[in-house]
Amino acid sequence: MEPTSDSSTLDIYGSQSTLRPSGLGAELTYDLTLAMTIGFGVVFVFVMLLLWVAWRRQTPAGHWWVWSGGILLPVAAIVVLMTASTAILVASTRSDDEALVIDVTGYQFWWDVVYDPDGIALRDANELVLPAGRPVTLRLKSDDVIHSFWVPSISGKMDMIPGRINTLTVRPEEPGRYRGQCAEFCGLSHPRMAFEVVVLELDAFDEWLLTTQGEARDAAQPELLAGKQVFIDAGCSACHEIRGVAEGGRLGPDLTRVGARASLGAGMWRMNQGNLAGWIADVGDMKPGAQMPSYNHLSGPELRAVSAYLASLR
Ligand code: HEC
Ligand SMILES: [Cu+2]
Repeated sequence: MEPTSDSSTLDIYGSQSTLRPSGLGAELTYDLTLAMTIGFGVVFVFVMLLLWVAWRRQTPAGHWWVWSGGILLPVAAIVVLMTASTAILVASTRSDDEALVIDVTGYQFWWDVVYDPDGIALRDANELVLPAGRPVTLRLKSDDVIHSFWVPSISGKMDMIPGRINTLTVRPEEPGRYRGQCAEFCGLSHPRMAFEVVVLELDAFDEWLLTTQGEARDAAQPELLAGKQVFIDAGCSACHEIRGVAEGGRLGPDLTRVGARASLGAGMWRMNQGNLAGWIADVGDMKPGAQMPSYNHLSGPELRAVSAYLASLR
């Protein structure tokens, strides 16, 4: 199986580009990049012109050129750049008391997400749902090695360091789908540690928060019931939580609404029953280094049942 990078699956991925900004931090950074590229393009052309003149004339340049072009101009350019970039850094990440707080913890190679940790403490994984037009303070942590949180279309990146909490306030603007990626080498499947960001209108976000709380959807059909039983009997709950079914497992992603995610395996595969079955039977093939055992001893019907059950959790 191939990772979902072919064009037929592009629709599940949102933009992951600093050149398509859709959040305050990313927009300011984009403007700075544009200004720098144009400004220093002009400087480059000017210097090339001087070089051409110098070659043509073959007369030694005076001290004035050395002082102005070699010292004054670079110093002025650096001062302007430093002032602009510092101001932009401060403006794009300034904290806000009204901000919604979300805890995001990096693990090899997935993301644990807790909305409003001091209030409703809604846990989810590998996907970040954000309100458009409202500041959100992300408390970034890690429980193993150093990761880095980066959603290029929304904001700059921020390291996730074990034993520390780094806060990053983001201001998403346009509703839509975006893609984030771990930006610090963190082990074998580091390039496969991505995630989805879904930005919703404020009302839609509040409704999402409300409807997503609570227990997992009930298994009604016989196959889904059987799948739920396989989940319990196979010991998946040692690492995974499904609210209302098996609670407390924290070594792997929360699966309460795993079927609602657009992707499987932290932004890598299309979420569907077939990929779920493949993942459970041979996770090492789909994500080398993932810290989950393969369950290739499950029978065909068991595998079908448990993957159908997980796909139904929306
Ligand atoms: C030893 C702990 C452990 C056990 C036991 C375990 N898993 Fe996992 N599981 C993980 C980890 C860790 C990940 C994240 C892997 C990654 O993406 O790097 C994961 C990921 C998953 C995912 C993908 C979630 C997502 O958001 O994409 C599914 C589905 C899943 N496991 C199902 C199962 C099922 C079903 C069982 C039982 C048959 C099981 N797991 C048993 C640790 C475990
Ligand atoms: Cu990482």
